[in-house]
Amino acid sequence: MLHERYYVENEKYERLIARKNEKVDFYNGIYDRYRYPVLTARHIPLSWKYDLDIKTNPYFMERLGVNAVFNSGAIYLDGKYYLVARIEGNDRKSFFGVAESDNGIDGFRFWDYPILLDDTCPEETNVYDMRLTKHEDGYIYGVFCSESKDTSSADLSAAVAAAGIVRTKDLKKWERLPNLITKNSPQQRNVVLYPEFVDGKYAFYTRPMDDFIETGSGGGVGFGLCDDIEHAVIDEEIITSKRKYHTITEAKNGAGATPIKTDKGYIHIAHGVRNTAAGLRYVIYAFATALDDPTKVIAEPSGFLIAPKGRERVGDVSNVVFTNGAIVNENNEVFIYYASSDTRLHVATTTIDKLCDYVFNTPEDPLRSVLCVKQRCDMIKKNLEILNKQ
Ligand code: M1P
Repeated sequence: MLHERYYVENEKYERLIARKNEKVDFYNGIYDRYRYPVLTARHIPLSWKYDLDIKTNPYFMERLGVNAVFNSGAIYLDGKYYLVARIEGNDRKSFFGVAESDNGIDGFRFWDYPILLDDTCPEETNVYDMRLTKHEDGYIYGVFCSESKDTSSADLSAAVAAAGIVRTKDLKKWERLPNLITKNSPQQRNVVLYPEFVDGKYAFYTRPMDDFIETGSGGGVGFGLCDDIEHAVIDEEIITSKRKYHTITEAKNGAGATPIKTDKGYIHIAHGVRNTAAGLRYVIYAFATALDDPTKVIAEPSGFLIAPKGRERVGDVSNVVFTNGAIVNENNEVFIYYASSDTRLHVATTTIDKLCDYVFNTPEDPLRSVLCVKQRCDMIKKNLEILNKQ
């Protein structure tokens, strides 16, 4: 016999999963936004939170609560949309779970169990933000942040971030590989595996950091090669998309979704961070790298692609949007999965054509107000000429 409350909660859960999503009345010509998040803490199955045994849980209490579901890797396999979500327990520890949907905008349901990683790093305390890459070697790789306590510091909250690596063929059986070593960067977060070999080597976008929070001397999104994915070591990192003064990337930036291949170049959907009196503000921006040179940025539109809007602005870490997953389906429709305020996950949809137009035809940031006004006046002048001819 189950507790009577189980039926009430289960009905609410099934109603949530069955709820249809819809586009909202937002327009910028670049992408569409949706009314409902695609994943939230409420999408977690009851069996992950409650002990359903009425003898050991007579009050039907949550025993292992879930606080938030957010930054998710994404992959499209055999016509289905899969997210490997960051799930944060009430205990602050994050872990991963696979959620599946038929259409990419609603109906995401978690599989029966979360992912239990091989326990190969005894010092590792927390894991989060997996990027999924379908590599040309035949594996699907997951690269994530592996966080440990910094035992060299007297500060209890001091931590060290490294890039953990797992691989799978089916999202069910995961093989843990040793963490990535970057010889010149003490810490790493937001590391993404490039889908192709480069000069016969595995290639990673990195984010060199001197410290757990501050990037310090780290100049932006890095890039490095390694010979052996089973013992991945990067000797040298080259900076690709740079942090710039008085832009959306001034404090930090970091690679996001695995780069999307198009005829014109690889499109990157990354995040940029600036500091404000109210704390850090995270937005999502885009840039492109050359097909024949993954270190060469060939287009970088000015400003942000997605910024937190309305209710997205508030959560556990407010004023944040963050992405680590996007999907392109067989119709060249693009699904950008972005989390808001480290609390819930949303989708924005567009197409490869629109994304290319945005990335390659939107002007770059001229970096000074006077030049920005000139840029705008040039467009206004052209527009007024067009309007006056109507
Ligand atoms: O809290 C905002 C984000 O902070 C980190 O990103 P970054 O390394 O660029 O500062 C990550 O911990 C990310 O998970 C989080 O969403």
